[in-house]
Amino acid sequence: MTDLEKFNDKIANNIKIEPKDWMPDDYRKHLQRQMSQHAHSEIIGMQPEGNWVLRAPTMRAKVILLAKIQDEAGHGLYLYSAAETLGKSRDTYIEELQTGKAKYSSIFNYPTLSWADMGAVGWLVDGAAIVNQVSLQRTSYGPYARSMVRICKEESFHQRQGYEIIATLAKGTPKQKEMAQDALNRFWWPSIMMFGPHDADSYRSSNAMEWKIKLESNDALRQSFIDKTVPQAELLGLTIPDPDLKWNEERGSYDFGEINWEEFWNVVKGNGPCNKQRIKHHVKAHENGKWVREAANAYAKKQKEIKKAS
Ligand code: FAQ
Repeated sequence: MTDLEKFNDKIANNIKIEPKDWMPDDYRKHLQRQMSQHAHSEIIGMQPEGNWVLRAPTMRAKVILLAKIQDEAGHGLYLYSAAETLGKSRDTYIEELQTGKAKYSSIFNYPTLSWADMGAVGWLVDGAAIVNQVSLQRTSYGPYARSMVRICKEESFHQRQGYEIIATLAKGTPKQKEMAQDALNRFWWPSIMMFGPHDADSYRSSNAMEWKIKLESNDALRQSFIDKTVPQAELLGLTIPDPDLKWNEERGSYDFGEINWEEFWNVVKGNGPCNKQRIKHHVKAHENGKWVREAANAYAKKQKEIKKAS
């Protein structure tokens, strides 16, 4: 069997591809792109929430939010480590993010304007992320699949944390309910854009499906998220901001309105409300953390020397 035949055989039999296995160059590049984008999303995704740590309404809410943001940092770390097994360094991935060569999820380019947005981010953004990531637990690359298992466990806590914030506001005073509705109005469409373009325009999908990197299509995952989330909004007495949203008895799913693709591509290309601010902040934090990285590397080097000498 040639290397390619062995690779194809593993994919066909759902045997994970591991870092030292032979893999086609395009498979490796596809994963480097997707996994690093995923890692960048986790790290940039800390910023909209970090915005509210000092303004959380109670100590309990603050501690929970802090724990959630730390989890996102952890997710970024697992994903960068997993992506490094593909033969590219974390420094290179970060440089690609900071120079605009690599993307991160469009959702994190929207501002978080009120405390209710912390609810909307947890409920909708983490909710959408889970739907995608549960499917990625079965992805063909071993380190990516394994990182998803742990990440999904933590994301489900995040989704509940957000739902609790939204539910508290939705059941509160009329002003609080208005805040919850306003957050839903602003985050609904960007959340369903997270799943990417319609299948017909998803130019990465055919390879990804063939290699079992992606197991479900953008539209299938988006539909699953919508079907799960609409009843939750109804339970809260909130209205999804889509006049075309309607249960389709025949399909057993919700029909929904047209997504504003012009807005989506505009954000993806770097022209969303917060793209420039997010990267500027990342560069600043990265520069401020240089001495920590240097100290940690020096410590690790010294430990190695001591171990070698003993
Ligand atoms: N944003 O052909 P497709 C989280 C790009 S989870 C920006 O459909 P693909 C948790 C796409 O890269 C969020 N760009 O591409 C959290 C491609 O451009 P390229 C992150 C997007 O890869 C919660 C082009 O459009 N999750 O952060 C987006 O097959 C709360 C054509 O698209 C993941 O990354 C978008 N939304 O499908 C953290 C999951 N959609 O690269 C903090 C892993 C598409 O050729 C707080 N990734 N594009 O220049 C995936 O599942 C896939 O990569 C998709 C896109 C579904 C995102």
